[in-house]
Amino acid sequence: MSLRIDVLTLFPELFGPFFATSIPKRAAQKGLVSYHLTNIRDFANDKHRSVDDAPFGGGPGMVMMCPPMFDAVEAVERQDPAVATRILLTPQGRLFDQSTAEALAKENRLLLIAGHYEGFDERIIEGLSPMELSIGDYVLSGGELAAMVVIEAVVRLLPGALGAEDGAANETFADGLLEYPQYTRPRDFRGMGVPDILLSGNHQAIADWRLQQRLTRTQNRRKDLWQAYENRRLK
Ligand code: 6GU
Repeated sequence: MSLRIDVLTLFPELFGPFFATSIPKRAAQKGLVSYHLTNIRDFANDKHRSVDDAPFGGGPGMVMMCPPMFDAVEAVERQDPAVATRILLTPQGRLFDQSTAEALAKENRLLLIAGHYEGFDERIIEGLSPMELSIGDYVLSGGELAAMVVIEAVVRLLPGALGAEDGAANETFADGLLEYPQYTRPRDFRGMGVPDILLSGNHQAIADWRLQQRLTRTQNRRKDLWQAYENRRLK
């Protein structure tokens, strides 16, 4: 079974190189996923091809308007009978995380809506009932980069998307701990060495050290993840 990903955007050209590179490309070549880009502006219905307008009540910026957005979503959904999970990228959304990525990777079809400008007419959310996702507490001018973040995180979870060598590395965030520090050749670089234990050949000792590193790193750097980890452990 293959995942269909539709992206509605005003800047479809941003996605071409992303879909044509690395894991997203390999997954499509393997038939695990297909990508479908739609320019929202193609559904504008005035002669200026407007997709946004000034907010009622005044204020700065422009607001994405309803008609092109609804027409675009409805036209794209008609292209395929598979029911789409609609996702709107917005800083007002729920914070995107690994468990959301895992849930989305089980869907048949995702329809991501990336807007620009100050925001969306609220009736887009009321009428289309999308899942609203944010990728973090900072401001982006548009949802395109956020859509790529979501797609990247989801596609690499599709069974068979990662090669044999990176497959095991998939565990990284799955248990909610940060990763242990890693080293490769050379053993000495500008006077900086490698922890002796990693050169000891003692696999149990190495595994113990790595787990300890993950625990202390998470505790020191990410109190939020550490708290969640402890709560799960005590349950
Ligand atoms: Cl999803 N969109 C925009 N415009 N800014 C963001 C974001 C999304 N997530 C964090 N900042």
